[in-house]
Amino acid sequence: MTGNTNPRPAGRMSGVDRALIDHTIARTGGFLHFPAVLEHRFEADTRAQRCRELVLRGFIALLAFDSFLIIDYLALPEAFGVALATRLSVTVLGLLTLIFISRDPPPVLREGSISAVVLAAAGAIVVVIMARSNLLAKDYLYGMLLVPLLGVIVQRLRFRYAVAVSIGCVALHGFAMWNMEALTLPSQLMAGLQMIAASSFALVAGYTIERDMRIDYLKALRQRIRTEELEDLSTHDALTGLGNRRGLEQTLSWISADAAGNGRLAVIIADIDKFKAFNDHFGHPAGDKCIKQVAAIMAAEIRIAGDAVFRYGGEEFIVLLPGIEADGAAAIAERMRYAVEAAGIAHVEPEEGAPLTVSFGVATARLDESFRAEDLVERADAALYRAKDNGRNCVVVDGVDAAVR
Ligand code: GH3
Ligand code: MG
Ligand code: MG
Repeated sequence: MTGNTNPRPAGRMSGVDRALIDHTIARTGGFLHFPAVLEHRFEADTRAQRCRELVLRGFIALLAFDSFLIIDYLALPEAFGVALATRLSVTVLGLLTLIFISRDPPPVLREGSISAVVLAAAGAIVVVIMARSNLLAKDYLYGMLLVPLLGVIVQRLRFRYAVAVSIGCVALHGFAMWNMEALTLPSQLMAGLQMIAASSFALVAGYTIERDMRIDYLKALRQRIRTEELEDLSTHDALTGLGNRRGLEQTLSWISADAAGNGRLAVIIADIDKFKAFNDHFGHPAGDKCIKQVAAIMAAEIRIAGDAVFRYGGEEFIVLLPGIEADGAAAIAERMRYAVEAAGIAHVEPEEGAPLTVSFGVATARLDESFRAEDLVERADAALYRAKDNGRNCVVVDGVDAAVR
């Protein structure tokens, strides 16, 4: 909706295009990266959860990694010192990375640093392999299969990082095999192919997981936008884009609740002068166009966040001005009155070609326990009727004798 000046709850989806979401959902089967505006939103909506998930899973993965120290000790006690130093180094690096990630770094650093730790874990296994007999080293070689599975499926590295980590793991695995003399060529081929297959399977799974997660995100986003659009339709007027009566009631209740018993509220009710004659002369469509024009002129005079204009009825508007005294509200009403008159919309009253004008009634109230919105609106309405009686095109403040012009 355009021209809206009504306060809305924070975090609304304005600015995100539904067509772009539809297009991206249709396309995400092939690509995992969203267009910049959506990627930005996706990151903003998911980063906190992603960081929490990485830290928790990372911590468990480090525990699992270190639990292999028992095997290190039992399998080859003389190389245990090397294994301990290597695994602890990775653990310290891992813990520091998790602390870093818990501070919500940019996505490149977040995914990059976790990838580096996963690769360091693969590197640590290579170091342990080099430090022990070839017979046992072969078992460790198979153990390396777990590393890409950990990075891609458990830590769910973003796909491009998952690819890099998998390639790195395969390369480290190949390097370790290259240095194991006792391994026969068929054994090397077997171990190498298994590593490549495990990494590939993990990547296929990782790709599917990320694609589905991104599509689910977009669908949820689309649903959120639809819900907000429906809410907008029920609280906004289709012709002017201003809030409607329901929106007015909603805003009045927010204002009363926010004020917590010690604020003020001013209300302006505005009614187009002799509008029946305008309609009769120019026709209903021209009348509609005129209402839209007056709505835009009035909305343009609202300059403080929290102030709001609503379409109250056919050619009537209501303005809510929280925290303002009667003289301030009267000044705003006068500004609006002048702006409409100065726009020079040709009318036929009081004579042919005269500018269309609006009359205003103003009332204020303290937002204490005795506050009743209906009473305030009624007083503003009574002031408006006095403005009509005073000859129209003027502002009358409730409780004040003279009209402002
Ligand atoms: P006054 O100066 O006393 O307000 O005179 P008025 O003619 O404006 O007052 P009245 O309430 O008698 O007439 C309001 C007219 O506004 C009636 C109708 O023709 C017109 N109107 C109300 N709603 C709409 C609308 O949505 N579109 C159009 N085009 N005209 C409307
Ligand atoms: Mg009227
Ligand atoms: Mg009128």
